[in-house]
Amino acid sequence: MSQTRSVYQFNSAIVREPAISVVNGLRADDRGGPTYKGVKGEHDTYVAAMRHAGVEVTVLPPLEAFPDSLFVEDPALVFTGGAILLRPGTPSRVAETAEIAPILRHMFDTVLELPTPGQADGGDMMYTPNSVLIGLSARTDKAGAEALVSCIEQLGGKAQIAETPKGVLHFKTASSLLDDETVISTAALANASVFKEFRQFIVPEGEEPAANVLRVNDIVMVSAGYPRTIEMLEKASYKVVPLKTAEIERIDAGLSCMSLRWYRDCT
Ligand code: CIR
Repeated sequence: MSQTRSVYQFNSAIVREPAISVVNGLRADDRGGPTYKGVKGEHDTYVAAMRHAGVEVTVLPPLEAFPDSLFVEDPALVFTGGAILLRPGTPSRVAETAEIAPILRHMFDTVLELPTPGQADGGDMMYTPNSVLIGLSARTDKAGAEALVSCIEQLGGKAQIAETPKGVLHFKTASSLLDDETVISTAALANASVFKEFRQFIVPEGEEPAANVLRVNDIVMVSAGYPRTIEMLEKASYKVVPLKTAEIERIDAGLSCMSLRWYRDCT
């Protein structure tokens, strides 16, 4: 997996159209579900932004039996050199892996399966230049994280296990990579030892969901509802693309969840 390009340089992505059943998506606190139309609008804009950033996007059809299946980041992890099929840590999402597996087998020469026991959601994995950080959470347990470390090593990479603050769905709900040296996180995650090598931005109090940004090539997608975070990143000269996430946030999701991203080596 050794590479000279940045881990946020992508030319390929997979997304899945939201199903009408997305209105029943999982959520920790029910503040009223999203509307299908609202989610579809946010998803369409996201796909357009991804294409505008230079990424070839494969759009998979909706899966009505799986309300959360548009969050394709969770059932798999992808790299230039191969894909890993994960075992999502919540019962209603486990079978999403079998749905995406044939597509990944078609697109990648090497597809590994997370060995049993254990569970892991892609939302807990952050690519950094030196390793993949794997956050332990209610969805990713120690057995799953350890099994994943060995899968990543088989693909030639390195991984490190970290903690996700309590009450946060995924490691990347609370933190994201901004560039090779910099992360953004909530105050709760700012002191994580895994971030000690990085320059850090902390999202302003009250804007915690904005910690899930998505760096794609030269742009940083940021949730549009968080003006202080947007201003902070613009002042630091990031090329910010604000995208609406109000509907998907009703089911605990953010920008990274809606795609699997990688650099396809065409040489
Ligand atoms: C879930 O609870 O699984 C979905 N409602 C939200 C998944 C968000 N995925 C992500 O952060 N990677």
